[in-house]
Amino acid sequence: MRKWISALGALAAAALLAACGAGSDKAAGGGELRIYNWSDYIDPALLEAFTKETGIKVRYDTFDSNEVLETKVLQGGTGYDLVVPSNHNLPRYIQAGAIQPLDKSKLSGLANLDPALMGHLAAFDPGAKYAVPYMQGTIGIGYNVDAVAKRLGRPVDSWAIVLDPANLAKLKDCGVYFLDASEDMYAVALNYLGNDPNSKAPADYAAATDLLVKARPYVRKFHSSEYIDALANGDACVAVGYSGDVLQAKDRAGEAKNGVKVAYAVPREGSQIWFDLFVIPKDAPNAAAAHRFIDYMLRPDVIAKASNFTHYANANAASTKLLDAEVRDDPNVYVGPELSKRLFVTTTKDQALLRELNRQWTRVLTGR
Ligand code: N2P
Repeated sequence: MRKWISALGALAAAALLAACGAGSDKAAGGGELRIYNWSDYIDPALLEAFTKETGIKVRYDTFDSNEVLETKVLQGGTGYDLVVPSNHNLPRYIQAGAIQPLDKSKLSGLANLDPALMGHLAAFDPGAKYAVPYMQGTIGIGYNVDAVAKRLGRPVDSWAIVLDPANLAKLKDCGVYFLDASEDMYAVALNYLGNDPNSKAPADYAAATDLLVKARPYVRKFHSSEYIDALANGDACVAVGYSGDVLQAKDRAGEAKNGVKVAYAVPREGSQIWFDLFVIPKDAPNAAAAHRFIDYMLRPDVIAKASNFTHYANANAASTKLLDAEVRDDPNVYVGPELSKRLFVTTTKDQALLRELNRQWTRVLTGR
């Protein structure tokens, strides 16, 4: 995927758009659509097919954490037409006036969405005015089956595997990765300590920080996407990661025929389920193209291909029968009743709590 972040590139693109008449409906006659999405989150063939069908050129950049995305979009002027925050971040985007209401007359595929899931999302986007769900997944532990068995000789069934220094000491040499995602990591740590993962109590955050600071010396890297290749090639033996990303690591190891067996587990203490959502920034240069793309992704055949590639579940009920059986029948992708009992949804923090949490997360990252 091409990174498109240089200021020079942005200026050149802005000039080009001005020359074409920015703000007009370019969707019908080509134009450009700038998407900012999570890494490892789309089958590139779908972007090519979209361009072939519509004449709209796609510039596709990637990020790997909500924190990075939110800072940019709330500041404005990103030049992006379509971005993909998670459910718990969305209310802050709405409150800040950073995104625009969707024109539902341009989204003919909305009826394909699962009404039960849309019910859950109503807490974050009342009336489904701003967002269309893309993918959903969980946070869990990705691990190298043989390396962990050799060092721990116990099942990967608890967050203690990656949060208790006694276990971490035995895993340090084979590579421990943590997400560099403050809200996600605090949700996991609060919950492991038996506190409400959506706690607002400063003492709960202090206890979680203490836990994470103690784990830190054993962590090789805090990063939110490098663990995929690291797990696949044997450079990491445990990673706190996102479900589909770990399952992609498993596929990559299989394709490389390197003998590395990767597995994914949601620990018994439970974890977060999240939903990532398509939204259009307030100042998107080509909102018409963004609507066209969302409607394209609402097609059952298109979104089924996206889920088959990413190993994340989508919200499109009409697509389920089109999924690969391997994806549809995997309870780590399409969450079954057993796992679902252990999952929680993260709610939205206000800016003050978020600032405090990020201040504490900096201590975890720096060890100071
Ligand atoms: C995609 C990861 C998405 C997960 N690589 C977090 N919402």
